[in-house]
Amino acid sequence: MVPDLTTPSRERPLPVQTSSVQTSPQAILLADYQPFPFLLDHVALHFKLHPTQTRVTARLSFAPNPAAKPGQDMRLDGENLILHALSLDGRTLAHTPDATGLTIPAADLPDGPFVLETEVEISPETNTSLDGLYMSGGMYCTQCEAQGFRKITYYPDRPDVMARFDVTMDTDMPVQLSNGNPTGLGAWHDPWPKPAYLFALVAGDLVAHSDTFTTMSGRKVALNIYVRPGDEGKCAYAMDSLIRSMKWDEEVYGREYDLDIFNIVAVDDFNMGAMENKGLNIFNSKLVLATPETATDDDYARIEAVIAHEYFHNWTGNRITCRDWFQLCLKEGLTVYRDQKFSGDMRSHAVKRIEDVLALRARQFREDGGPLAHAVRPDSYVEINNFYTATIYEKGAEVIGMLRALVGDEGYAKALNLYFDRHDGQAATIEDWLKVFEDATGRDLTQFKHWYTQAGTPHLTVTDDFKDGLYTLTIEQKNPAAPGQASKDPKVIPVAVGLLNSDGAEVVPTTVLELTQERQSFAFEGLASRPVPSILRGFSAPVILERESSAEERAFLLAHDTDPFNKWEAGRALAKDVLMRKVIAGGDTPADWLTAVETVTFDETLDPAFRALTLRLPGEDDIAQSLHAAGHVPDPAAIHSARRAMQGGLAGHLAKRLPALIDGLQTPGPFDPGAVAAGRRALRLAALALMARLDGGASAQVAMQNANSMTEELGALAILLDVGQGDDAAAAFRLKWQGDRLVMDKWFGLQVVSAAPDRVAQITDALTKDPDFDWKNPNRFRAVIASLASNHAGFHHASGDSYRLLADWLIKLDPVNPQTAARMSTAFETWPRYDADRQALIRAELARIAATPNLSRNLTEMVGRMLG
Ligand code: 0A1
Ligand code: ZN
Repeated sequence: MVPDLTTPSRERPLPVQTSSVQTSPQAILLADYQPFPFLLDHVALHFKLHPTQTRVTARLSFAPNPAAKPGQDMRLDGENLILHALSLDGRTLAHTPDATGLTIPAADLPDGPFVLETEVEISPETNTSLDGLYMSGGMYCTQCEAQGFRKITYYPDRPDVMARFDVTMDTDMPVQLSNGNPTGLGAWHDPWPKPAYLFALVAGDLVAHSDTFTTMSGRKVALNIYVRPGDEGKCAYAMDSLIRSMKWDEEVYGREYDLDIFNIVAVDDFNMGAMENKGLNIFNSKLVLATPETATDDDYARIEAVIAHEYFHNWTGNRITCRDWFQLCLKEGLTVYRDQKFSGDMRSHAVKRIEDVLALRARQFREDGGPLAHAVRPDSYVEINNFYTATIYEKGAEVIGMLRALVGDEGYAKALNLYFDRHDGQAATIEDWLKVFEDATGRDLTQFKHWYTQAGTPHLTVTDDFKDGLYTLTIEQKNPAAPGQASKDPKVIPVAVGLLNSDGAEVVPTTVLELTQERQSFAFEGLASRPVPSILRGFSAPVILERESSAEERAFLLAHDTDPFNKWEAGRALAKDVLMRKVIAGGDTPADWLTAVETVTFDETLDPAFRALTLRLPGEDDIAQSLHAAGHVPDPAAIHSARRAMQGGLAGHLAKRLPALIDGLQTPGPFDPGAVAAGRRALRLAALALMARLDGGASAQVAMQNANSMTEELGALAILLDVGQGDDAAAAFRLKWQGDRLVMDKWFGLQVVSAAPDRVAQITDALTKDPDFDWKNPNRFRAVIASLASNHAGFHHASGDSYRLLADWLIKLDPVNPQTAARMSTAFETWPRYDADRQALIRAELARIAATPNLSRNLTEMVGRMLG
């Protein structure tokens, strides 16, 4: 039972309203880690829920930590809490909290175990940060990672303090959820010790889509997806994905679920995608709700991946968590790696790998090459919420893929089993993780650890030589400087290589070369003729590969490579070469590229999804990144027109064959969300986009009228907008989907993404004045403002209007939702790529943001790092 602490004692301190704004943010250092001086055995929480005056009583059972220095004070974190009562072993204490927490001096603490009880008051309704306990669409919900629990009660809010939780709540809401197993209405017991960041509570008027799963040892688990009434018909795909994820983790990793119930709740206001709270995952509704009419194929794929990701965290994150936030990649890199493999198993490994590498280059290489570069395991931060980055997540996953390539599948399986055996129930570190691999495989991973500690994307330069049947590949690695890291030691880099002969036959199958030195040669003997090398197969390491290669060789690999990733990569490199040359020097689109793309597009033996990916030209930001890497100053307007010209040239070249392709790819019958049908839709839309360059959008109009899925409807609308023929269609679309928040997010986004560069700022500004622009809802804010940043030529328009508009909105959002404001500020991270005028314009906006009074710690840190 939770004791009644509601009666105020006479000695109690006056309520203190604190603020999270800090004037001079202090960096937290990995080197300063100290264990918490107390162990927390058990936590009993009681919530008397009220929109503005929720009372939280907490009963914390502590004991001294034998692993820590004795005689230390107890520091509890707490922000924006009004303290009403504080007692120790039943004795009232009169300590006054400060802006970030509460200290109980060692002198007031007993030598042995003790119970600390607090009662605080919080206001969920006015908590717009969506961090801690807040309200979304009339329901109470929580987000505690990374440090939201301190906005709920005074607590050692750090991941290495793990405790068993009992939760009760007092509310009229019909659905009352928390972690663990239910023990009554609104009463929950979680038998698994967990850090506070995995705590969750939901109370609302919700309905469930339910099912069950029987685990490999025969235990029946109740599964529920809770949504707002009316949305229960949109949960089937998420539930199916959950069941497949549970089965996959048993079959592939031997991991079984460990509670009687697994709940998912969809909320409309959420800063991120989803959260893996123990037994009670909370999701952004866009990653749960799907019907063929309202969700695109990309949405379906994303729902499947994120449901899996959060579920997989139950073992990689929850059962084994992180000792401190510097170790974030321990759970995130591994869980992303696992969800990527799951999606590959469910769909196509080749297509999944290409998509993952596209995303890695677009987000992580971009981050790694700019002022926000940081190591996969950073050693300092100011605001941890700023480190949920592509580097921690996606590069973190790449590092695990490399580790597996180096130790082999068997070594990986042995190491993972040892990891689960050795560290279950613990808060672990990257050192623990690497030690498990060393112990399981006998391999020394000292050099490999650089991947965790050094920022920046390595550049590999490859040259080759052939003489008397001996083929030699020489690989050189350069590890560029990154913020705070000037010189670097060489890394161990697995480079997967295969060799083809001139007929396209594979003469040396995929072999993993281990590059450990700055420059190293690898020899292949007994070859009849000079082979064509296929280097970095499957993108075996997150590096930038540089090799003088002819267009003929790339076209040859596009036609013949047996490695699907490198086959696509050859076409991509070819397209990029052509596009970059066009930007720099202008001129026609070369016929050999057009022929090579044509061959792949119409090759019926290939997966349509793969063909669609080959048809997709590199994006404008990607070209800017490559131009910058090659020593040029990218001109956004020139990139935009060169890319459009190249698209036009391709459309012209394929003109005669496009109508048949489009017709042949129709997917009649009931909607199938599977990868094969989705691939056909993707290729058809890619063909329609080209066709629109020839027929002014007439075919896309027809496709839009006949669409029987959101993929087709939205895809056709995007094409029409792109060729300037979409105004009527967009108006009709809005009318049709007015009542659907998630579909309307798509509508808002599309207006901005497809706006002409010289109109994007004006269009975005107008959309922010639309009555349906709810800027406090992160999905809607992102739909408009993040789309502004992703319209490359529009965002970087020479007027600087878009820069100013983004800065205005970041300044406005910051006091309301600092996490999202800080995250969106990364749109400015590429400033060093551009010309002096644009650099000055962006830096002026960053300086204006920095000078804003009371700027959050989140945005202060980001802007400071970008300004350098
Ligand atoms: N751990 C979650 C991501 C997440 C992180 C922070 C959040 O709030 C600040 C919310 C979610 C995941 O990896 O899915
Ligand atoms: Zn995660």
